[in-house]
Amino acid sequence: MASIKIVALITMVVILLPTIAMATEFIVGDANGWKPNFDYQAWAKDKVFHVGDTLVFNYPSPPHNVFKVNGTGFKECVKPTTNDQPPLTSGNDKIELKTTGNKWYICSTSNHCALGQKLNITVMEGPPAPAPSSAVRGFIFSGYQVFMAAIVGVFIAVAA
Ligand SMILES: *[C@@H]1O[C@H](CO)[C@@H](O)[C@H](O)[C@H]1NC(C)=O
Ligand SMILES: *[C@@H]1O[C@H](CO)[C@@H](O)[C@H](O)[C@H]1NC(C)=O
Ligand SMILES: [Cu+2]
Repeated sequence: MASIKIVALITMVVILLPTIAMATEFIVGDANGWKPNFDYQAWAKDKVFHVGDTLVFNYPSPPHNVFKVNGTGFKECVKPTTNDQPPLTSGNDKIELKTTGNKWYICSTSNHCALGQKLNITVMEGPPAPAPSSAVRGFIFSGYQVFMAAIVGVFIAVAA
């Protein structure tokens, strides 16, 4: 019985290990925050964004805000109607990247977007690559792995 328990424990560790994936928190613009007259394309250029990572927009509110838009809204600096989708306005907005693909964000105040207060990124599949040292890290468990760990846990309990 003891050996069954050990096998079960090892199995659990093997299942859980790869799930302890590092998620990165990206401070948009770093110390510059979210503002006009900053090149967010250059800021994003050397970064790789993964599902599970988080974007943090820091800015004074008012005047700024964050609207998630589509490619057209990004290119033409047009915000969605506020009824469809209210902007983020907290000044410390955290957006978790939940899906892969292109994402676009703009500030809708005055001509800020045209002045460069716009960000577009491409989100890749997780798990994230090792993050730059400046990034804040966290732990993510996927539902599947928690489920598998629970099953192994039950197995241990029964075997004991
Ligand atoms: C982009 O978003 C705008 C505003 O929300 C919408 O009217 C338009 O149909 C969208 N365009 C595409 C290509 O999805
Ligand atoms: C962002 O938009 C610019 C201009 O439209 C484009 O050249 C660039 O490839 C886009 N970057 C990403 C990551 O989608
Ligand atoms: Cu603004």
